Amino acid sequence: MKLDDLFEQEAKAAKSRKSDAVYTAAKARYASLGVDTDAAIKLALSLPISVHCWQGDDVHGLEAPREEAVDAGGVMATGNYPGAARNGDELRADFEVAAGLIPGKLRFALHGMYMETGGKKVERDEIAPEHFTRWVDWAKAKGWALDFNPSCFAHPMVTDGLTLSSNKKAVREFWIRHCLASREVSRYMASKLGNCVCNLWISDGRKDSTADRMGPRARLVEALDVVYAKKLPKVVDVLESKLFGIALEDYTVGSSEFYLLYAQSRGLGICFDLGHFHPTESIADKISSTYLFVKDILLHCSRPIRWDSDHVTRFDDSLRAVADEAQRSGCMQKVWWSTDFFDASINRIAAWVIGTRAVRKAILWALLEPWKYAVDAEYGGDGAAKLAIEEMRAILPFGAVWDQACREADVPGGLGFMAEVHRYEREVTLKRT
Ligand code: RNT
Ligand code: ZN
Repeated sequence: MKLDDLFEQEAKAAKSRKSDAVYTAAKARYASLGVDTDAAIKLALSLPISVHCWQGDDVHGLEAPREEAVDAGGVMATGNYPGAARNGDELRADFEVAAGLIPGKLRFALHGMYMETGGKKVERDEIAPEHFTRWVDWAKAKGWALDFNPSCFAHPMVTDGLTLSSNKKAVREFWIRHCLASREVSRYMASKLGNCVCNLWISDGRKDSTADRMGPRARLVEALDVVYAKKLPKVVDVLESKLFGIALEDYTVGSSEFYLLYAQSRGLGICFDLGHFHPTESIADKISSTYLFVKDILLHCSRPIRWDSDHVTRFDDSLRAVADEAQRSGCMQKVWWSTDFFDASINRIAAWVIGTRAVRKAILWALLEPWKYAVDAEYGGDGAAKLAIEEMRAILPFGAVWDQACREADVPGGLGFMAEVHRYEREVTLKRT
């Protein structure tokens, strides 16, 4: 069978399976372990996942004039698969296709450099709500809230690899103005759409043998104190640390310890990106370690391969562990779920769909854990029973529950979504030059 025929067949099969004997059996199996699958599906679909805009155009942005984009390090999308969105309308249209294939509630995350200025040059420290009205009107019509990120990279004012932590006053002040303006944009988005998570990540760091590690950090504290001096209604401010970046291998100003303590001491939230820690470090464990001290946690679901490579998120061990810990720690509904990956080597709409479906799967997976029994075994001193319960999870009929979730959300289960991805590719994205 040809691939496209397989995808069509999957799409049809998913539609015709209205009431599914397979799901009924799965539901009974989970019920025997004290787990209510209907309730889990309902909750899993209701939790918003904030999908990042930048998978759609390889972190290019919409600044005018377009050819001026600068690669000043920090993040890098690799690959040249055809059909990337070239403007805001294409990005919106592409995401609408992706959103139609992702079960459950969504938000959408923008960056400062996705301003729309009608071709007029607007500097980053001059961005204002008026440059995001098209995004807000669109999101409102779709029923999505928007999240926001200041863009402190890919710009000529990134000077000697530094922004907010620069020793040059003019550089520092430029980026402070950009961050303040970004928070105003967030306030506008929150006022129109309910709330807005504003996440700050900066690439500041050094390549080798850093001589002064304290100076940039001390300046960053001062700069951040200006940026966050005023609390803004319904804006959730979070800070994203990182271990290292390309060309910034030796020193990252905004390290994990730095932001944890900064956020905690200033009443701000923290962002954990799944690619921003040592490869064997557990991000899952950070949830219960930090949630007792910080109010908000944003999870950037990403997938590092050997380094912070930002591969498309998969339903893998590390993502499942994070979802499990969110649920077990009692903050499944309080953490902010979001995605952060950019693969320019594959169909970008499929990347959005596959990565975000993986996050939704992990949430559902965590909600289906027979956790109470594992805890009983743990406190009862029966480590073997706990191990047996956890080991059994892997073979429970999860796939049937996931397919049911897709049916309830009216999106194709199985591989059916690829039929739509390929149709749109043939009719739209491959025609872009
Ligand atoms: C970079 C951070 C950051 C970016 C986006 C574009 O390492 O993960 O979140 O990916 O802001
Ligand atoms: Zn990130």
